[in-house]
Amino acid sequence: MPGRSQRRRPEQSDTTTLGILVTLAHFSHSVMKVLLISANTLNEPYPVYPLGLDYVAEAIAKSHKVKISDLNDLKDFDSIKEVIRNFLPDIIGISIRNIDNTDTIDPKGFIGGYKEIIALIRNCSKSPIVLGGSGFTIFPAEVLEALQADYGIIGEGERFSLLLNAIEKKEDVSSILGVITRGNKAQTPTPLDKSFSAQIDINNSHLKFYLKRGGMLNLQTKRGCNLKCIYCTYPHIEGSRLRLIPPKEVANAALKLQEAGAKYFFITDSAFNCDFSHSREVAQAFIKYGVSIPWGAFFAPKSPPKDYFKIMADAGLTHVEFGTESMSNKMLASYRKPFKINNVFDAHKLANDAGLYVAHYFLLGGPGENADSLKETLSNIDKLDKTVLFFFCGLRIYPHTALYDIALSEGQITKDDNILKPVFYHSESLSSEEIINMVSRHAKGRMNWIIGAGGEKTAKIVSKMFDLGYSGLLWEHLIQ
Ligand code: B12
Repeated sequence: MPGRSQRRRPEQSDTTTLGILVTLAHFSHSVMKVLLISANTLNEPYPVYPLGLDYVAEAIAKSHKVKISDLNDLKDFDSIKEVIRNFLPDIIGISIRNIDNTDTIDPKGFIGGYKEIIALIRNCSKSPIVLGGSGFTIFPAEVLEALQADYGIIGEGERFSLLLNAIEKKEDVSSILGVITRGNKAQTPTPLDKSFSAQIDINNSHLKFYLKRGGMLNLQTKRGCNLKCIYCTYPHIEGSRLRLIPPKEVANAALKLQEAGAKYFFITDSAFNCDFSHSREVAQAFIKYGVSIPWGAFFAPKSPPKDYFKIMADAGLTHVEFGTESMSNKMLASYRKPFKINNVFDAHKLANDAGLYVAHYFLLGGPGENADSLKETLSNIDKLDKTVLFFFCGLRIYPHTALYDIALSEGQITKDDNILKPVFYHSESLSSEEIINMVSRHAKGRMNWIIGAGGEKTAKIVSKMFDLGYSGLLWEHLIQ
């Protein structure tokens, strides 16, 4: 590692004491070659650009030589060996985004695939392997153990530079917040309080991969989620305090995507409107700075200010994905959602009136769900016009959530259960099968009622449409 290092030249103009100290610090540091791999090859509902790695790359690229390799962009898993032989990395970081597809109807787990990739890497490199990513952050100790990697970074990958320094100096890494090694307990780090930026490099071959297939890239406008939904991992992954990125910076990042050739972007925030003012200012900045490509985002169906969706539409928003989850007030309260069905009707109407495409996501079968609450949900859904409805039947139990504690107290899981392999919560009065049957019967074959994420069949249709030049989320074609 240090043997392959290059020395940095001191900056000539640094004459102050601080300058000299900074220079010395630079001088004593060696440049490492860091290969960052995106291991996510899931193409349902479509392949997702690995935005997280652009943040990690930006955070370390000033001091190290970084290369991103995306398995979606390689011919096959085996080709990673060639990448490693050509680049000869000192450290290999792997982004673990998805653990499983959280679909009770067509369950798929990805840990086996990641094991294969790591075996290929170990076969041709002795460099330490560092894991990170949102899926990893939910199950750090379990994933590290399952994949036999060397280190993990829980939460924000911007902390990678601290780990690189410690590894280079052969220092103890256990004091670095967020870093975990095998056999040790995971400690959730405090979210970072600094500005974030993502490196967007037009020359990266994986960027071209996504530009050629649908042209969809992605963008973050804040970190954190201040909602308290019982089943959700977002506050654990991103922290529960909102950290807002200044609207002008967000608009600049969007312009960079546009200049790179993106035809559409998706905002990755947990809920774009959990701060109405900030999201409105972001939209206004898009207008002011000339962002002209269409985009989509997740929204909580709270009653918005009257002109809210109109401004969003003017700023290029085309697709609204509401995390509605239920249309029974009893179930919304059980899930601790920050809205009631009246708010859903309100938000739905205002978004539709603004000419936006609207979809609602539902999570059925949580604590307290029974035939009556489900019937109420289904009949209220019938009142939502011009929309697409995605139904997930059964809630995945995640650590650090209230649902985990409920499942424990009801004896559905025990403290010793390893829930890396998906475990779903089961309502005591309605089975997943009964839920699926009730929803299917009620749907009566309507095209806009989709149970599960649509699976491989939908992914194939989407991929064909991308080939034909379509871009964006494409579910609007199902609206009736
Ligand atoms: C936006 C989103 C989507 C959008 C993506 C749209 C788009 N075009 O980008 C859509 C709706 C398509 C989607 C789909 C799915 N999603 Co999703 N999604 C998210 C969400 C909310 C944000 C992800 C994101 O982009 N964050 C922003 C980027 C910048 O952050 P990041 O990638 O986490 O990277 C940071 C750190 O993780 C870390 N990091 C990342 N990589 C690495 C690597 C190293 C080496 C290091 C050190 C650090 C590091 O550093 C980065 C900067 O701080 C997360 C939940 C969350 N809040 O994280 C779920 C999440 C990732 N999704 C999840 C799932 C399951 C899915 C689906 C499988 C289906 C489903 N049931 O929803 C599909 C899979 C799609 C696919 N092809 O992969 C799960 C994964 C966990 C699991 N159970 O496996 C999550 C965590 C939500 C959850 N249920 O808990 N998703």
